[in-house]
Amino acid sequence: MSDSSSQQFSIKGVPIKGAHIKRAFSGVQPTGGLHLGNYLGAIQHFVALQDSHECLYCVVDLHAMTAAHDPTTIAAHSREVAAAFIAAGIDTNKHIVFAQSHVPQHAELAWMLECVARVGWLSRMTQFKEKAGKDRERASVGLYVYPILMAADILLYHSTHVPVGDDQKQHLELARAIAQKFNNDYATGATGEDFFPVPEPLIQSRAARVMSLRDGTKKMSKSDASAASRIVLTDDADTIARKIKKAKTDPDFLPDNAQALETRPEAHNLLSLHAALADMAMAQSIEHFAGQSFAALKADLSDRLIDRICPLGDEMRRLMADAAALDAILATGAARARAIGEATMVDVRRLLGLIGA
Ligand code: AQP
Repeated sequence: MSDSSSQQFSIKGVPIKGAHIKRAFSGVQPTGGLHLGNYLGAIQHFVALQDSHECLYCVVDLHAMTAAHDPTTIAAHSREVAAAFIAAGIDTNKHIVFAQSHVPQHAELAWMLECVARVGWLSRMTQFKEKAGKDRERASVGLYVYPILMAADILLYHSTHVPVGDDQKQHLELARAIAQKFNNDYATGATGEDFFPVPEPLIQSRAARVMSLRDGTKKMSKSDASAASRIVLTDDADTIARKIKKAKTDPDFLPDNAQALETRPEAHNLLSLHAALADMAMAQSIEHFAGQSFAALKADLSDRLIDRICPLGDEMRRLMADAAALDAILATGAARARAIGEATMVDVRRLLGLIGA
């Protein structure tokens, strides 16, 4: 991967090493127990972008601190995320896998972007409202400003594309607004070229939002109190089969049309998981199971999940057994990320007119 100097242009007389090449950035929080939603909604798409984009995939450990933080587990959870990236097929020789806390420029840029973003923009973020719950006053300030750190993560590398699950759509909109405001306020070039590319979300149509196996109206999540609500990437075959068997259903046979699924969230979720795993359009999965019982769908789904997830989990376990090797991969990735990030920060500090060091 090159650093960010592949294209040169100038803004207000300041030469900018802004790379407007196709570059993908995304992150996963090391909060423990990566699940099927993280894999289908995000990680498997990270893998698919490797031939068309320069990719940076980040263990976003600073984000993980916004909720209850356990200093005794975060390092192991960070290695778990790195292992999942590699086990899924990310090539760390060609692309960059690293931990956010190893690149201090993320936090530096976040502060500057906090001074660009408006309070009104942040107060509309629905994930803060969901995660803070009723007692907002006691939520961390970090949880509130989290989307700005996410914008910094993306913009630090002049990223053009961000593969994420559907739940991150609103945060991506905010990152786009921040990039536009920074460009307008400080950095619109004579050529009209922007300093920060306005990043495009890449949200898949299939399994963009995997729902809980216990409640089809709730997102599958690491923090759900019920372990039965999610398939964890390191679950063994028996555990996967048991969770699918117990997954919530409704009393009817499966429908023959998508409209009927609108009021049947569990049927919708299981069919959309089938479509994602069988690499079919949703309409094909519906047609295949029309008029059948949930038992037939669950048996098929269970087999597909075991085929897809168990080898991934085995490889993750193998990688996690060698912590030193994972740490070395993260250290190499961080050095490469810091080089790109610092080049951006040199330009950002100059654009903001800060006194030279
Ligand atoms: N249920 C999901 N369906 C599809 N995509 C999902 N993602 C998360 N849950 C689903 C996507 O996975 C990527 C990494 O997410 P994250 O771990 O950084 O944060 P999150 O979205 O807050 O994930 P969780 O599991 O819900 O964690 P907790 O419970 O700790 O808050 C993102 O691209 C996300 O869209």
